[in-house]
Parts: sequence; structure tokens; C-alpha cells
Amino acid sequence: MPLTRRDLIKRAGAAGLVAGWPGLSLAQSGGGILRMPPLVDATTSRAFDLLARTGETNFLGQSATSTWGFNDQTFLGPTLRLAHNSLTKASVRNSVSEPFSLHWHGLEIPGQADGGPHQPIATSTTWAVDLNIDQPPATVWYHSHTHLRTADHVQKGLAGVIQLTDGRDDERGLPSDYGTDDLTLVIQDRRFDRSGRAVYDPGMHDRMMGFTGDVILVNGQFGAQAVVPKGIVRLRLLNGSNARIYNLASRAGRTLHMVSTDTGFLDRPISIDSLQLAPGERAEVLLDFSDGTSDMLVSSSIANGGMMGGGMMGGGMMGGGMMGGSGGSFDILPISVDPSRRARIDRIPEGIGGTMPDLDIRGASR
Ligand SMILES: [Cu+2]
Repeated sequence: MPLTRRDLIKRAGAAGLVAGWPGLSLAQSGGGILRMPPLVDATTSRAFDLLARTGETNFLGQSATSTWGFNDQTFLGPTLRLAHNSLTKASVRNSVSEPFSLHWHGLEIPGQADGGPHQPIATSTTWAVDLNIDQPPATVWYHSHTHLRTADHVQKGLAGVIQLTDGRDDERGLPSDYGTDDLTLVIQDRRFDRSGRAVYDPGMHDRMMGFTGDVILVNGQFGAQAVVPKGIVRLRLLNGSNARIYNLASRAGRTLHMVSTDTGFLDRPISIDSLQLAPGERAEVLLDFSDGTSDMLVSSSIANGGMMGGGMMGGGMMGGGMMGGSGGSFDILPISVDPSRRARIDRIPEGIGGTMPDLDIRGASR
């Protein structure tokens, strides 16, 4: 049974914001402080273990959803930090109830080292694979890529971020203190039933247009707030949604200084007002919080399939104007500044020295 508009307003008052509900503010939310996924640094050990497991996650503070996660997490997995030119040994253990395969999305590796649909890991078995990594530093990710079950598995939580690093971010003048001035943000939309359980129940329309949800989770958390130091902050953004395209911007009008694309660093930062991010896509941007004022990461509505059809959800809850029609924006993540914490980096670097050529981005300036 779908949520009603009234349910959502009540809930938003208690726990946070529902995407696309103008007038409701995440800033008053009770969603707590945003947590990063646990960091697994394998740059020295050159080996990591992932254990896929079942669990329960209470996203909205109402009732628990059966979810899957890796290692200590009931939903999503740790951030893996790997050397960008290394032979890293991966071990993936399946302790969930059905086979899955794990795709290293963005790693330039041979097919036999990748977990496509051809390479399922049976329940109670372990897949050991050597990742021969040799590519520029970048934010990439991993997710289930199981035959006919990919969308369902990613909805359940089988996904996480990989940071490919060469250890030279200090020289580049980039924030690199994980979870402090260097935030990893997995942005996902989800659908919830009346009891507050996440549901993945694609209908005919979803199958044609892509399954979208009306509630935004960041790192699997609803209504949480990021707290950052006073200075330059790096956001590593992953669109981990199944179908929704975001057009991210700062509500306070802060410039986004884009420093990295999917495949690595730019030569120099590019100044943009908004950043479009398609499902599976990553980007890294710097924001300047040295004036100490808070902000809200927002997304304007983009008319990709699911949004246009939001009204199909029943009960009129997602009536077309909600996310698609008004041309308005919906909240992704409130960001507040802790003035007692000075950021390590206090200016936007002029050059990054990346290998990505100049991009032709509409509205970009240097
Ligand atoms: Cu992928």
C-alpha cells in the first residue's frame, strides 16, 4: 500500500524530508549526523574481503526492511581504498540466500576478473579474484550485476564505493581526510510502503521507464545532515539509483568546482552551477565553506522516465507536479559548518594535473 501525502508530511516533520516536497525542510530533520561507509584501506595490504550478508535496516524510523550489505553493514558496503596501480586480491563471500555476481564498475580489468552475469557466486561460497589495477586515480564503485536480478540486488543494498588513489592528493591541494573534509556520498532514491519498509515492486510502467523512488537516501540514511569544517570540502558523488538522473546544485548558490569525472582528475577545476549525474555515474566536486554558512545539496527535477510517470504510484502521492512538473528542486543533503573545525584546505587549487582533457560543459567557467 502506498504512503499517502499526509503520511509523508507527518513523517517529514518527524524524521526529515521527502524529496520534492516544497516547504518541508531537511534542516529541521531528526535524521542525525550523516555517517560515511566504513573505510577499508587496502593500499598497503593489497587485499580485501567482502562478506555479503542479510540484515535489517530501519530507514525511516518506523519499521525495518530486510536488506543486504557487506561486512558490518546491513545495507551497502564499505568504501574500499585501493592503489590505482596495484595487484589487489579481492575475496567476496556470499552469505545471502541467492547467487549474485559483483561488478567492479569503472575498473579497467579483463572480463574474467569482473563479476558480470557470467560469474555468479553461489550461496556459501567465496569468489577470489586478482584485480590488476592500472588506471588514473578515480572514484569508482562495485555492485551486484546478477542476471535478471541486478536492480533488485542493488535496491537491497549490494553496492559500495571504491577510491582508486595514488596517495598524492596532498600535492594536488585536495581535501583527503575521509569523512571530514572528504565526503563519500552515495545518492539513491527509494520507494516505501505505508509501514515504512523499502519496496522494490516494479510495475509495467517502471519496467518501461525505469524504477524511481520518492525518498532520497544518502549512504543509506534518510534525513541525515553532513557537518563539515570551515574551508574547502570535497564531495565524492555516486548516483547509486536505479533510474533517476540528478541535477545537483547548492541551494545557497555555491559554485561547484568539479575536479574529477568518472575516469579521473581533470587538468584544472571547472566551475559549474549544477552537475548532472546519471545512474552509475560518479563525479568529485569541491565546495567552499570558509564563510561558515550552511547549505543544502539539492537536485532539480529532470524529466527522465520515472519522474514523468510519478503519478502512477497510486493515491496521487507523487502527483506529476511533485518531482517532475513544477521545475522546482528537491533536497538531497543538508550541510552545516562546524566553525570550531578549520579545514585543512582553504582554497580551491588552480591545477589538479589530471589526465582528463578539458571538458565542454555547458555553463562552465574557469
Ligand atoms: Cu555498473
